[in-house]
Formats: sequence, C-alpha cells, structure tokens
Amino acid sequence: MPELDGGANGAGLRVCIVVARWNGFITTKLLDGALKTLAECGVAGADMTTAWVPGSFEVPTAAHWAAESGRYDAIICLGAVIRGETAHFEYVAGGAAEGIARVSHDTGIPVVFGVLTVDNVEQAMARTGGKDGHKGEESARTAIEMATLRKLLA
Ligand code: INI
Repeated sequence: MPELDGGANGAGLRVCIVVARWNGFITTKLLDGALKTLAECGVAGADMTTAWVPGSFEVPTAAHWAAESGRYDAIICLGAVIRGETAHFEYVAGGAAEGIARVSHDTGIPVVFGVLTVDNVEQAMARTGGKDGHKGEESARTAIEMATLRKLLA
C-alpha cells in the first residue's frame, strides 16, 4: 500500500515568510526560529524571503500576493495576537485564521498558520522557545513537510 510522507528535507524549496510587526518582541522570535529551522532542513538562504506587514490582520493579504506570484513552494504566516492587550482580539485573530486558511485552500499552496493567539504575554513567551515549544520552528517544519507532500501528490 503506497504511503507518502513529506519529511524534513527542504533542499531546493522556496519559502516566503510573512510576519507581522505588531508585538514585534514575539514575532521576531517566531521569525528567528523559522529561519533557523529552514536552514537546518536545507533551505538555501537565497530561497527564503521575509515580508513584513503591520499586523496579523494584514498577514493573509500578503500571503495571497506571495502565493499568486508562483515563486514559492510554501508560505509561513507569523504573528502574535494577545487577548489581554486588545479589545478586538476575536476580530484580528479570527480574520487572520480564516484568511490564511482561505489562501491555502484557494491557491493549493501550503500556507502555514504560525500566528499565536494567546491570553497573555507569558503564554506567548512559552510558545516561542519556552515550555510549550516554538511556534516558529514548528511552522517551518510544517511548511517543508507540506510543500514536499504536495510535490509527491502532484
Ligand atoms: N495585530 C496583531 O498582530 N496582534 C495584536 O495583538 C493586535 N492588537 O492587539 O490589536 C493587532 N492589531 C493590529 C491589526 O492586526 C491590524 O494591523 C490593524 O487593525 C490594521 O488593519
């Protein structure tokens, strides 16, 4: 019985990272982790593009532009929406999540949801190299696995 697994070899893959400037003390950690993991998995520096946007709400739009360009095998979306610091948490977090899912479904390109949606700064820190892992690193591994699986299934 055939069984496919995208694995963790990123050699030759072209990846765009869309990252929100809002809560930059967290999103720069997400970005650092994603870039480090992509490099460890064999993605060439010249094949990694970082695109900054103002906030998580803008992430899906830039991801859509990147997907439509045809230049990338995967797109990683990074942001941090912290409930304690915004009255419109649901709108920003929901808009980012729905928009990112829509871009991926509409274009067929893997668009990874690396936007933290947390209650407070402590939870954000725990997910950027603390006790709950690293969402940036995890997002990079997901991008490589999905981009490779897409090629295997094409
Ligand atoms: N954007 C974030 O990425 N995280 C937040 O926590 C946040 N808060 O707190 O509001 C946030 N707001 C900005 C939003 O993403 C848009 O940039 C803005 O609404 C303009 O469209």
